[in-house]
Amino acid sequence: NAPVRDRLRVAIQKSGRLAEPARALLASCGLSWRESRDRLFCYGESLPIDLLLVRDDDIPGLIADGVCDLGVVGRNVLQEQGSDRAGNGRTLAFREWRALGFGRCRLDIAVPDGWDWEGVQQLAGKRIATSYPALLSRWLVEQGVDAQVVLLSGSVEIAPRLGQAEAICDLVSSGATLAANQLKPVTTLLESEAVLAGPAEELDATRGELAELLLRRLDGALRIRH
Ligand code: PRT
Ligand code: ZN
Repeated sequence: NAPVRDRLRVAIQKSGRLAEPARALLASCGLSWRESRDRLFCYGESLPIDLLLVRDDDIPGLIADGVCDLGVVGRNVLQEQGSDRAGNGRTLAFREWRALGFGRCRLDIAVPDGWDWEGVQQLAGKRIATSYPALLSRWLVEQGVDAQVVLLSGSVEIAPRLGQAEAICDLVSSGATLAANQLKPVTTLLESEAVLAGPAEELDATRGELAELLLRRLDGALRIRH
C-alpha cells in the first residue's frame, strides 16, 4: 500500500503548449508554489497542493498509478490512453473532471488537397498515419471503414508526401500545418481542449476535500473567464 498522503499532487506539462496556461489557471485559484532546483516539483505554499512537472503523455498513467491525484492534459491524450487501456481490457482509472477552455484543437482526418472528398468510405483500403492509434482504430470501427493505421510518433503531416500513408489523422488548430503540406481536413474525430483529469474513483478524505476546494475555485475562475 502507498503511504497516506495529506497533500494534493497535480501534474501539469513541464514545457509545451499547456504548461503556462495551466500554471496561470491554478495561480488564479490562489495557489502559489516554491520551485525545487530541478524544476520538476513545485511545493504548494498557500495550500497543500503541489505540482509535478512532466511530459503530457505521462499524466494519465501518473493518475492511474496514484502517483498524482489530478492533472491538466489535452482531452486528446486522455482519451487516446483511455481507449488504449479499454482495448487492453483494463479498467479505466482516470476520467475528465472539468473542461478548461484553453488548448483547443481538433483531431481531424486530412487528405491530399487534390482528393474529391465523398465521405469516409473513401478511406477504405487506405493507410492513415497518426499518433492516435487507439482513437483512430475505434473511430474506423464505428464508421465501418476498413483502413490500415500507420503509427508515427511525430511529423505525421509529411507521411503522405513520403509515401508512408494516403491520409493522416492529426491535431489541427489553425490549419496552417495541413495547408503547408498540401493536405485538407475532411472530418473531425474529436474536439479537444485542456481538461482537468482525475481518478475515476473517489480520493480519500483529506485529498478529497482539497480536490473539492480546488474544484470550487476552478469553477469560479472559469466562470469569470467565460
Ligand atoms: O513534451 P510533451 O510531450 O509534454 O509535449 P508535446 O509536444 O507532446 O505536446 P504539445 O505541447 O505540442 O501539445 C500539448 C497539447 O496541446 C496537445 O496534446 C493538445 O491537447 C494541445 N494542442 C492545441 C495542440 C495543438 N493545439 C496543435 N496545434 N497540440 C499540437 N498541435 C500541433 C499539431 O499536432 C500540428 O503539428 O500543431 C500543429 C498544427 O497546428 P496548426 O495551427 O498549423 O493547425
Ligand atoms: Zn507529449
